[in-house]
Amino acid sequence: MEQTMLAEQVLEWKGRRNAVILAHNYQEGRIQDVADFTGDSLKLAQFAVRTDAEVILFCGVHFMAETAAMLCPDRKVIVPDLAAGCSLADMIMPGQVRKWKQQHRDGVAVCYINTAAAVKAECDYCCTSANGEQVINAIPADKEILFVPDFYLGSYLKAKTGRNIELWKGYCPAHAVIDPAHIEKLQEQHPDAEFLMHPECGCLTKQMDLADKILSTDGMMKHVKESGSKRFIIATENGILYRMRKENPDKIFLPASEHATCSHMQQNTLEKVLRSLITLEYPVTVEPAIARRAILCIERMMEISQPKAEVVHGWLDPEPHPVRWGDPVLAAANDLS
Ligand code: CIZ
Repeated sequence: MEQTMLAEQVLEWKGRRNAVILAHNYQEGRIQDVADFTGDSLKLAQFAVRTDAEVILFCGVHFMAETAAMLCPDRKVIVPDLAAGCSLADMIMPGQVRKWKQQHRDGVAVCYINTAAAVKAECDYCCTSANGEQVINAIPADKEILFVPDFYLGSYLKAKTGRNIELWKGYCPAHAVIDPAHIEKLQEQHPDAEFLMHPECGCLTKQMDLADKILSTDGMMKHVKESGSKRFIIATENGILYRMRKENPDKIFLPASEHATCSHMQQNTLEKVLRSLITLEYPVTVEPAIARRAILCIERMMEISQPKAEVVHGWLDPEPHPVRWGDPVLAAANDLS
């Protein structure tokens, strides 16, 4: 089908289904163009909570749709392709966190948002690349910490906070291909360019000092808009370049690697988006017993984030409630006692 017609059909079916389309920053441009909101996984989930649409078509990867499904249990959350998973999230299993907690009775498990709901259910705190430092700093200083699954984000947080963090050895294959030698070449060719790096980058441990800024995807979007620089080298998944170029047409964005592409993210296409709206496939749900526990570590993160993020959903009470370390209800639900 011709592209404009395809986009028109998507918008028509979106209206018929009373749906919203949420697109992650890494999604292909055609999907970003029909989306109601584009952003990082947390912002997308928060947007989902605020909308009164009946259907949420989540274009990203599976753990992101799970987060939206947990926060919006009364809505239908669907994804264009169930094969859009996350290699990094698959590198940690719930039983592995459980085992660590059995061996470290007083320890605190922190998971990156890139984890399955079942893993979040075993953890005490969740974090994103935007608020990881705040989350780690909020944990009492005497606690041993396990950080899963991303080794590079974990190393970055360890360096920034000076805390003794046990690191899981997971990594994101799309960020792992970014090569420090190539970045050096780009920096030589473009000495005026600002170099922005995502903390999932495999070269982070070597290259950290060379980055002008280490930022989450939304952090990068904000920075490129506000910065006086005209040229940027971007070290993250290349889908974000579409949004950067679209929103900043007077600036130049160079990928740190032509190969930094997430094959999972790219499973989603505009054709599949249309099919999803027509068939209402594929639904994503999370078992209530898992969701109830996973939400706790997400809510804790929201409570800590500065500026303070909305506590988006109260699974324990009809009214959202602030969540604090040592909360006996949370301790019992997450077996923290
Ligand atoms: O939270 C997200 O969306 C991810 C995976 C990365 C980021 O920095 O936004």
